[in-house]
Amino acid sequence: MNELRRALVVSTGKNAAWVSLDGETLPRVAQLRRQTGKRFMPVPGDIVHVRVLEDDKTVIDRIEPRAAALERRTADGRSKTLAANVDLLVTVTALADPPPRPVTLDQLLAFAELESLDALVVFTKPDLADPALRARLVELYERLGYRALVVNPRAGSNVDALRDAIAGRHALLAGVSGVGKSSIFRALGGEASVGEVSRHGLGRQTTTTARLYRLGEGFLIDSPGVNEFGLGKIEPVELLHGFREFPEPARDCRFTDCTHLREPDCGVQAAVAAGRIAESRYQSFRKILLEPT
Ligand SMILES: Nc1nc2c(ncn2[C@@H]2O[C@H](COP(=O)(O)OP(=O)(O)OP(=O)(O)O)[C@@H](O)[C@H]2O)c(=O)[nH]1
Ligand SMILES: [Mg+2]
Ligand SMILES: [Zn+2]
Repeated sequence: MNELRRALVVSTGKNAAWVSLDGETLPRVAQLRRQTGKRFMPVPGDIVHVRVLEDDKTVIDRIEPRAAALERRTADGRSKTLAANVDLLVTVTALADPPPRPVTLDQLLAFAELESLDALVVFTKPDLADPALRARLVELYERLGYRALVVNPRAGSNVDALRDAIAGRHALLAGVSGVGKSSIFRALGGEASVGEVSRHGLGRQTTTTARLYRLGEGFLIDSPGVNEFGLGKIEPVELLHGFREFPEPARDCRFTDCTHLREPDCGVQAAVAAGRIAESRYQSFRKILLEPT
């Protein structure tokens, strides 16, 4: 009796978590078993084993070891686990309202690169933006080898292409507040009402807690739009590998410990001057090094 059942963590609160049991559509609330010693805190994307008691009360018995954990790193060196078992970072950038900041997108892409996550570049709000800007950004990131999609979750345009692109993946939506992450989540079928912990104000709904939606074999996590993916203080030699087009020209740097910021005979700066590295990518690299978040 009360055999263990497998479930996926959808979202978490203080002492309970919403979990989606295999074979069930609606998530249910599960209590966390009190444990002495090591902290027992599941996050969205965790696979847990639960016991359903006679009164239908559900208790989480244990968490399966994580294949990967998405850690938030802060400038003061602390870290907090945001989600587990994610393998695809879906970066969301609005083409307008809020206006796109290349450094924000480049920082997310560097994060994915350094964490060995695949990345997908999504642009939203094409209806509010200059088509030339849209074309320029799509071209820039496709040239770097990223898949770039322009989606309008409100009008439903390109939502199916996005669904195909994340099929079977363990994906997480990331981007600053107001870019349309939750709109995408809903357009793909994510239940806004389930496990939601939202603040309501001035007609805006800001997501405050990450939550997961099962999408076939995979899942999609909607995350709060704060700067969760800062790289903290990072050395140039490490950040170089977050910008996938940088390491090759960097082989021409005169100094092996070149920071690519001010040295003479720098392969990276030469590539920028020659137009082989986009100016905006180089400015993002500088900003991340000089103003860590
Ligand atoms: N015009 C237009 N509006 C959009 C589009 N996508 C999203 N919006 C609107 O942008 C606003 C913010 O969208 P959300 O989905 O809440 O943004 P979010 O990224 O989840 O924001 P946080 O939860 O605060 O991080 C909403 O009013 C959406 O309706 C779009 O493609 N075009
Ligand atoms: Mg949101
Ligand atoms: Zn250099």
